[in-house]
Amino acid sequence: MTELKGALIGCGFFAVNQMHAWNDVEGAKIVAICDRDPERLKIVGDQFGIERRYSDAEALLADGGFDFVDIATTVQSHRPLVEMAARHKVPVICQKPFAKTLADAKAMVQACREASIPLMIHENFRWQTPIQAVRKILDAAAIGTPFWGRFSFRSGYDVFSGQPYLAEGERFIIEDLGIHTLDIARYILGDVKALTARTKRVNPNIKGEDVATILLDHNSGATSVVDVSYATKLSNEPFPETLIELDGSDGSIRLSQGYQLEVTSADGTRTIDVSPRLLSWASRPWHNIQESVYAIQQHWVDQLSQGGEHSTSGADNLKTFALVEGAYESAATGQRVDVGALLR
Ligand code: NAD
Ligand code: 89V
Repeated sequence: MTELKGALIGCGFFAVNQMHAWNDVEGAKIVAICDRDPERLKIVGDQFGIERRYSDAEALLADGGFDFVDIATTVQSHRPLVEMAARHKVPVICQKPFAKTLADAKAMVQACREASIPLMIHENFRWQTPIQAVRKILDAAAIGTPFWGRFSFRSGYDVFSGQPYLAEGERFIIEDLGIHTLDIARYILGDVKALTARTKRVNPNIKGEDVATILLDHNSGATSVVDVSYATKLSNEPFPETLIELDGSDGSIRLSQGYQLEVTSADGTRTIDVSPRLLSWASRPWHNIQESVYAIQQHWVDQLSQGGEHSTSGADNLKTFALVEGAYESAATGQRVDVGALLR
């Protein structure tokens, strides 16, 4: 395989994981980095031995010399940077959340389509080892047809010390974390036609909501609940595990804390350990997320090399992002929201 060259824009908190993962991925390496903050540029450039450093994304793209760009900035810059990559006809990965609004996200998909370049959203949670294990059990038809699900992420972990901007936005948990959980719900039970949501802010020191409960009507006829909270104090902190319950016509699945997967089918009940690997650069409890960063980046390279569609392409992730917008709309109005109407 020819080695692809990449450039990374945004050298902040999470980009360090992406840089470590790029070192491990087969078939790609990062040759240039960009950050408008000189301190972050130096820290990441020195840590990963990258000589080509830019403070301006336009200058980076004008110089070129790479096959793709990986945007690891926060959401405000996603649309201008993706559109910039499209103008330069450079395949692009963009971190979640896709955009500030669904209209922006649609425009980004359109810009990349017109430029004939692939766009992948770095929606890594579906690439976590336990989530992939649940998908495989369903694919093997072990529990028959699923008719009900629960996708739950409840934690009291202090995310604000590493990511202070999370305390400052009008929107918090659905936009930042629920977006992952909603994507997992789609990945496991398929697309959604309607939803109803309720939100709450419990922590008085943040601006946005930190609790959300969302009821999803899937196209398949299944119903699921996505419930997320950063206001849940537990004796055994589960961060950053997504717990799953699925009931099917022939059995059930329970993914419980400690990465234990219990499958009940016609053959009886078995429990499987689906713990993620602790990669050499990873640290607990983030290792589950860190391993999925490696997995999605390897997927990007494999599909880019073969010309295949990415699992979380821009077009796919519009359907997850519509659930985010729909959840805020439903929480504000109290009404059920037609997801198809948002996507038209
Ligand atoms: P951060 O603020 O620590 O880092 C962002 C960096 O981008 C900063 O260094 C900033 O100077 C730089 N930047 C912003 N706009 C720029 C521009 N136009 N040109 C050049 N540099 C620019 O943020 P973070 O915590 O690393 O989060 C980055 C993104 O990663 C967010 O969208 C966040 O939601 C996402 N994230 C994803 C996961 C995941 O598991 N997928 C986990 C954490 C964060
Ligand atoms: O994955 C994320 O987007 C992170 C966190 C897990 C802290 O919510 O912001």
